[in-house]
Amino acid sequence: MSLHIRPFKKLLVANRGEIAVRIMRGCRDMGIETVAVYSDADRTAPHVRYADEAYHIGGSLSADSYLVVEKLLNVAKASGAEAIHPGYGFLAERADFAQACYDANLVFVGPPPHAITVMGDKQTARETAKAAGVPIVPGTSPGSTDEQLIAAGHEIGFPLLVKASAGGGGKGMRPVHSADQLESAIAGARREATAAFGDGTVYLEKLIQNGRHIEIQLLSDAHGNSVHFGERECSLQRRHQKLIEEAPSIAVTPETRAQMGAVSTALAKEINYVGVGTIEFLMDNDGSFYFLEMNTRLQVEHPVTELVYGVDLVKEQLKAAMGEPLAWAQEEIVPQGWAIECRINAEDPFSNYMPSTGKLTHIELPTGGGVRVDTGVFAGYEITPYYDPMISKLICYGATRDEAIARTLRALDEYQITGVITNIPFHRHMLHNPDFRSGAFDTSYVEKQFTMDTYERQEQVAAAVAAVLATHNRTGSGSNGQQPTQRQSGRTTWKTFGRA
Ligand code: MV4
Repeated sequence: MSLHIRPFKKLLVANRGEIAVRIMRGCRDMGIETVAVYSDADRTAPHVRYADEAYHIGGSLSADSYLVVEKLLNVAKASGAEAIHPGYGFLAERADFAQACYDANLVFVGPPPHAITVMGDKQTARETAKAAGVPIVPGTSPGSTDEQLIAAGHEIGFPLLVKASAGGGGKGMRPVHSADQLESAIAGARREATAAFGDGTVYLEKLIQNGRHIEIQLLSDAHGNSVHFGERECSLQRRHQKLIEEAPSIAVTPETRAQMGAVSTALAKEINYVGVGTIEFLMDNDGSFYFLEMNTRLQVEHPVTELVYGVDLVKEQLKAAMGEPLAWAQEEIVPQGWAIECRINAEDPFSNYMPSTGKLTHIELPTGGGVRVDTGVFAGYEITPYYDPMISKLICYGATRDEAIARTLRALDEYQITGVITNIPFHRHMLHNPDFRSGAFDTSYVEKQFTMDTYERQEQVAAAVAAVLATHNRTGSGSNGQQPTQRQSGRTTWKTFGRA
């Protein structure tokens, strides 16, 4: 075990918003003191209020605050923090930041820099996965010349996908549908990748169409042990922004889960991984799956796994960073029930998901059985263009998928948000959608097959049904003289009719 894995009592959270609060909650549960950092725009933010101490680190632009390594290390030193948690986004997957923490004698709550580097280059990640026995999509070998890429492309067959080695998360990809497009696609992707990442290395993979995005949650300790906490279904996304995630996936059998989990833990061991991590897979209609990439961080959607497996992933991550051995054998890790997460964003689903900024004048959050809300906003909070537009994560649990869906719809109706437009109607519409209900969706579903145009009609049908029921109730025995009125959310509420 290295010097960089050891117990600590005070942690700096190098992040903001809901994830900073989530991490600090885990710390508080464990008796670890917390240090926040904040930008100009975040002076009054919840993560600042929640922390034991908070330090201002600069202007509202991330480049002037949350991304400045030296400022973060200075705060760690000034506050006496012994460890740094990067959260997600910002510096979370920067190997140089992890190394800089080590060099400053701080514990980095995440994997060793080497694991970040290996997985950060998508082609190296692919080769490493292959060597560990993880199925990969047929594709080209590293170090191929253009001539070799073209020859291999013809051999693999079309359609193909040109990918940038330095890309990831969907950046720098180009589909190629026929031989005559191949040369120009390679050249175009190379130009784009050079401009975006300063690295023009590209490779080819067979294009898998109609795939689902399934990811496996990993946890590794610093003693060579790794376990997995099953899968998350993340196919419902738009422009590589996930909107709804669930655990388990309706498309994954226990056998497939065990296979995906086994190859994922093998890969984690291969790279001496420590802490929580995620392997992304593309899954075909026939249940075959292929490695896409590894995310070497805590993810936005980690709560669905927490609910279904009864685990606190932040606490486990902190314990791993302290050098504690894993508390489970794989056989002891069993999913129970179903969890769904909706990302509530300040964006308008009726206007091409255009971002909505402004003051959140009023907010009431759902609560009650089976409902978890992770948020970093409050009434009076200003939604600015500086940070991502996620207002809140709604995570609902049920014994079955149907129960989780019903709870989610109930909770969505409890949200009261004024001042900004939100995507709550998107979530309501999707959760009523027969394709969602039956599990008939893939990564292209939201962009290619889903429309908000039918939203009004469905609301009207619901209102008409409610009106018929109301008439029935008024005329039947036990009538209480109530009639339904339509709320903004489209749900029926009961108002006293006539005398109270
Ligand atoms: C693919 C693919 C189809 N075939 N690779 C997108 C993000 C990055 N993780 C890899 N991605 C994809 N790689 C092959 N060979 C389709 C995607 C893809 C995708 C993957 C997961 C979730 C959403 C996606 C949306 C579009 C494309």
